[in-house]
Amino acid sequence: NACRLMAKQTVALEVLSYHATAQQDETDKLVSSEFPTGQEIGLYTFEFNDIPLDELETVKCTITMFTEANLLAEFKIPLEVMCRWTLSVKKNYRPVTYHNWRHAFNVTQTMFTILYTGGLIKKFEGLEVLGLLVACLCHDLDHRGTNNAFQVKVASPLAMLYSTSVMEHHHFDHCIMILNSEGNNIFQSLSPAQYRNVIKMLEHAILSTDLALYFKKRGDFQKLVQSGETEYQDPYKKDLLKAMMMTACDVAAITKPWEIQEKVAQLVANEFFEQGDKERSELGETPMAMMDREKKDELPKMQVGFIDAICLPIYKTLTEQFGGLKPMLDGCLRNKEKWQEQPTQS
Ligand code: 5BB
Ligand code: ZN
Repeated sequence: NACRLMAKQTVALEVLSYHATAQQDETDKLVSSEFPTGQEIGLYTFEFNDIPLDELETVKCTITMFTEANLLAEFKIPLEVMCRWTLSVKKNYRPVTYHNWRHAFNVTQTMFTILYTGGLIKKFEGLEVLGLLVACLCHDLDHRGTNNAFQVKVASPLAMLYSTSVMEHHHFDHCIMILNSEGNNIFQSLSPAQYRNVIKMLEHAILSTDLALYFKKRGDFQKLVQSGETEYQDPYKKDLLKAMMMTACDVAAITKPWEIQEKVAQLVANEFFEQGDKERSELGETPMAMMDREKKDELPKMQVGFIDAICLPIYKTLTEQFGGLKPMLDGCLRNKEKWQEQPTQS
């Protein structure tokens, strides 16, 4: 209908003004540079810390992950296309406080570690590994630092375009747009069947990062694990597992050494407060406690609530099935204790 068309046009214009792909000179420089090995930079560890790395190093680490997963060789991705695409993806994350390139990079590194250190690699084919890593890197593309509820409240054109999982649909759309940009198609050598398959996987994996869908999927996954299932050949089961892995990676900051968790939680809180400020100024509303900077002393309590309601159930169920993921569960439990020890600052 007319309304949808208008919304689509508005989003397209907005995106066009923001979207940019990598420059040739930037790409050339990266192609002929040296890449670290995953081993020397700690890419295979659950305790990986991106904070000491500069921007260029995060880009190189991303490419190292794809190289060491053998994806460039297996799917004939030219290094130049890989470099240009990675730079383009980075460019299409906005400089928001939390949902920025660093977050996407960390989520991807966690997926890499779950696969190779956690041992889940044996459950997946090459094309699925490619799909999962690309989905992680792209899963929050063009995030504006505000959640789905906010898009609906301000009647953003994105909310007119998609009725559910508003931002997640946009992240997927944006991911496709980058792939379709000249010289950015890392899937260029795939067969038509592989191409369709990997795009379907991307859509499913990116939409799975909507926390609103997580609770039902978690219930279904728990049932599966309790039934004693250890094979994931069935597409329904495989999709469920992938969805759980996406969420486990998305919130993995909660499993990190305390010094990292503390810093990241502050970034999450600040982004929430910034949305709260917008709700005050643009809508004249009082934000919910989580987004109200007047209530910042409630952070430890909220993190404990987040751990109990969302994080622990997923890491417990995953660890039950895949013992190699126990470091994530342990890290999450340690952080729960740390948050419980924190005095309420008021
Ligand atoms: C999460 C679901 N939300 C719809 C309502 C609030 N909850 S919560 O009570 O579990 C909660 C989670 C409350 C406060 C939080 O952070 C305060 C700084 C968090 C929280 N969420 N803490 C974290 O460390 C992280 Br990581 C996250 C995930 C942030 C991204 C959430 C994106 C949600 C999109 C629907
Ligand atoms: Zn995310």
